[in-house]
Formats: sequence, structure tokens, C-alpha cells
Amino acid sequence: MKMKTKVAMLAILMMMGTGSVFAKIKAEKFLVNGKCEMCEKRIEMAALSLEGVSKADWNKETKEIEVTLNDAKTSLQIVQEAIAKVGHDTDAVKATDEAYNGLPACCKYDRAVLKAPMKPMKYEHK
Ligand SMILES: [Cu+2]
Repeated sequence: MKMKTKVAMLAILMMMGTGSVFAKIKAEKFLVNGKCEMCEKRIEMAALSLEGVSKADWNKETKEIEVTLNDAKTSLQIVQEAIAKVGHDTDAVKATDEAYNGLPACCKYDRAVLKAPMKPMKYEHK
């Protein structure tokens, strides 16, 4: 590839990056309580079902979810409410007992865990 083409591509990529700042695309992280792969699907689907959420990735080890959202269309609060609605406590919004009790037995996570302040999350890239 010619140097000029590379520079042009880099410029385009940088412009796209700046563009998303104006479109208010934000990456956010918060805690969601859950247990297994089924929880992972449920949590991620709840977030992804919202308009404005383009990415949701929950980690069952750290209980941390990473979401990419468009601030013009949704908010962190809305995402957390949607996740709580399917039965999973988040650090800001708790699920109702009904929602929690509706979870399959294998997904009944320990609700006490998120009440205690958790250790600062360390992200370990494998
Ligand atoms: Cu589960």
C-alpha cells in the first residue's frame, strides 16, 4: 500500500472516531449480578434490545458489563432498568423480587454480593 493511501485511511479513521464523539456514542461499564451463560445471554439481550445500544458484553467472572450506547437515544439508567427488569440486579438498579424469582433455578445468583462494596474491578486481558 502506498504511504499516501495509508495516511488517508488513518485520517478517515480519525475522523470517524471524532464523529462518534459528536454522535454521543459512549462506552460504559457497570456491575450486573448473575451467574452463568444463561444469565449472560439474558443480560446482554436485555441491553441490546434497547434502541441505541450497539454492544453489550457481560463477564460472568467480574460481573461487569461493557455497553456501547448512543446517548441521544438511551441512557445508562435506561439500560440498567432494562437489565433489572429481566431479573438481574445492577449497581444502580435492583431487580424486583418478582423478576428475580422468575429466573430459572440455576440463575438464582446471590443477591448479597452486589450490596457489599465490591473490590475495584481489575480488567485482566488474557
Ligand atoms: Cu444463569
